[in-house]
Amino acid sequence: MSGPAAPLASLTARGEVAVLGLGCSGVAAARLLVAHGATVYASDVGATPAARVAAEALSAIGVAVDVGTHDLDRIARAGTVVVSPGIPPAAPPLRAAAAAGVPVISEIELALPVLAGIPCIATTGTNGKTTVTALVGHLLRTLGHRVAEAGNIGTPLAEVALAAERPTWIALEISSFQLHDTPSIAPTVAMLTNLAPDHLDRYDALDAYYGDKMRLFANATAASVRVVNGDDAEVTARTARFPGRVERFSLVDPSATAWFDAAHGRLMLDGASLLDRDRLPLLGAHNVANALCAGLAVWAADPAHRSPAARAALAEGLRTFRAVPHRLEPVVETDGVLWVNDSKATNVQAARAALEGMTRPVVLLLGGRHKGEPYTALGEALRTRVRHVVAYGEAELRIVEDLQGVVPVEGAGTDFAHVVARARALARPGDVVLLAPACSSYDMFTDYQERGATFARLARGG
Ligand code: UMA
Repeated sequence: MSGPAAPLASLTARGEVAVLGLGCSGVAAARLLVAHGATVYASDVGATPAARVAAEALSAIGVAVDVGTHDLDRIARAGTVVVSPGIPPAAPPLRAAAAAGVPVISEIELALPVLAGIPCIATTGTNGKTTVTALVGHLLRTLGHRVAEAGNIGTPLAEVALAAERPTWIALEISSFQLHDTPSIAPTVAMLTNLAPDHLDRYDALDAYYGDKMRLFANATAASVRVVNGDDAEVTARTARFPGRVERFSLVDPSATAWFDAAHGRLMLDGASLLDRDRLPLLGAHNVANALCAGLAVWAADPAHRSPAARAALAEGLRTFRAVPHRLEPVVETDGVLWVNDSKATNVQAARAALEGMTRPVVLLLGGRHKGEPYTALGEALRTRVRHVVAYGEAELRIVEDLQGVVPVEGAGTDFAHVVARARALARPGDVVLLAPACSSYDMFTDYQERGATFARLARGG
């Protein structure tokens, strides 16, 4: 299971490597490069305390660092640029690299050769990919493997490549931003959970966003395996042209390898029952789809995962999985009101999936930084499930305008404690207060984790 002796030798031989961004992805990339003998220049346009701490740590290991600016001339002279996923293609340092013909790669592309030989189940899609990746990791572990969950889920793949102990499997979550600069990706199993509008603040057109997602299949051959959502026409249409074995999961279609037999309340895999729905400890129909997707991928990844004992382990893994924080996470039930944190629902499609999973009347918290989609796209569930919408943050007025006349809606400003207090006042015993904001968090919080943690604290009365 070992890769080539010096997997980054040809890259480091091209000259200095410029790492853009000093978030967790950039820091891990710079450290990996140093560990492989590269000369590294790292820079971040921001001068936040976090960037300064990162800069100090990297300086200490010999990296040349700029905080608060990118030295565009130096970047243009680099042999390679490693870009953090949050930096858009039109950013000045990427324009400088392009103008000078410097190759640009993602931190995942950098790490892949170091981890060559380790089987990998890679997940992309607009929604569900973090839960599916966490599920895949948990299922592989239940089967006895040493697993690293990495990528968009939080731990940079370069950090896995730096670790002393190599995993025996990798569960990789890969976003469209990361895929954009990862031309060599060829996972053991490639998964696509769904396709829906998102990130329209970064992409000019939906086609460009979906195009980046399709890069996960760019190196597919007849021997490749992919797992796709059989209920999503866009997924089916866009993936049809790629070679390889196709395994589908579906909430309705018995001809799919993994499907949900709603009549009997069972998750089915390869013609037999895998697990009763009520033994899966996750809320919402979309989480049934996530469980089917993850179970199918692990089953398809290796013939050894298809024995009766492995099937039993897969069922056990699904039973013992717990919701990932901030993803439809039940927080507390007080005075008959259940508080659910779905802070990771950062787009309309995800918020809609959360709403559709609710079986009780909902007071819905919607708001944050607008991402370009109309809130009416939350669909029929607004009318059938929502008692009241509390709109807040930068998107407040837009949400109120979109939803007036559709559902009771009020604006609650930018004080999150007040927003939560309004939800508490509006909820009746038997209701759910659901944070599924359909927006990014950056107008009021550092990230969606901070938003979710604040919601959970306030929900508990803190
Ligand atoms: N920056 C520059 N120059 C610019 C623009 C930004 O230097 O022109 C700097 C910023 O000042 C900042 C740094 O780049 O300091 C941020 O880099 P980053 O946004 O890529 O953040 P990281 O901390 O490196 O985290 C990234 C992913 N972030 C994004 O894709 C936005 C994390 O996904 C991922 O977990 C992590 O790498 C490890 O792989 C987060 C995310 O929000 C969770 N993903 C999006 C999503 O899920 O919707 C795609």
